[in-house]
Amino acid sequence: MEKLNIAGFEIYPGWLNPEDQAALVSDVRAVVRAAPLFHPVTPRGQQMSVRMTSAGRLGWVTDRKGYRYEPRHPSGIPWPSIPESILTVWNALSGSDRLPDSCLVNFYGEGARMGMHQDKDEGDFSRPVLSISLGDEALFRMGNETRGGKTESVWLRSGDVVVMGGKARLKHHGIDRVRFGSSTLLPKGGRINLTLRVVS
Ligand code: MD6
Ligand code: FE
Repeated sequence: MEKLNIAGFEIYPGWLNPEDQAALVSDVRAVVRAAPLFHPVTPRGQQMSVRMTSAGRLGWVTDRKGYRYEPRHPSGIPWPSIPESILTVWNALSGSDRLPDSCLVNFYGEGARMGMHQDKDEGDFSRPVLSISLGDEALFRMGNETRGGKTESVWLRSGDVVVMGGKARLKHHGIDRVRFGSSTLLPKGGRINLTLRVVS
């Protein structure tokens, strides 16, 4: 299987075949039924363009109080557990001897994007963050530990997996744009990105 290494980001194009992708979507739908997607607000009061929810012991949330992990969905219910189909990908590619505490589900509708950021709200940077792309293609930009400087970009397609560990663990990255309707995996279009993390 093909593996790319771009600035330390390990990219596995087409890691999941179409059947596996469909099974993951079905499992993500069950997570979203239990813990509905919500529109997060940054600490500065900006509404993010993605909608999100989580599975696992801890879920990542943001509101006027800041970025953090919480044991409950904003509605007060505990997050649903991480589906086995998702843990299988972690076990195959993370190189971690611990299971993830958290699976963040990001949904990109038409026009949604994600600004350059670091994943640094975890207490443990020795384990990678693993991301799974499902649905429409997205332009993923990878930068440096400090803001600015040279960046490289790659189109992530449905079934691609990215492992951000080692010297890439704290590098900036973001989604510049999504080609809405470029995949038929989600009948109404859009993109799902799952990120798995050991938090603490
Ligand atoms: C996305 N991904 O693909 C956004 N984070 O929609 C991320 O923010 C990300 O792809 C950590 C590791 C890999 C990622
Ligand atoms: Fe990230």
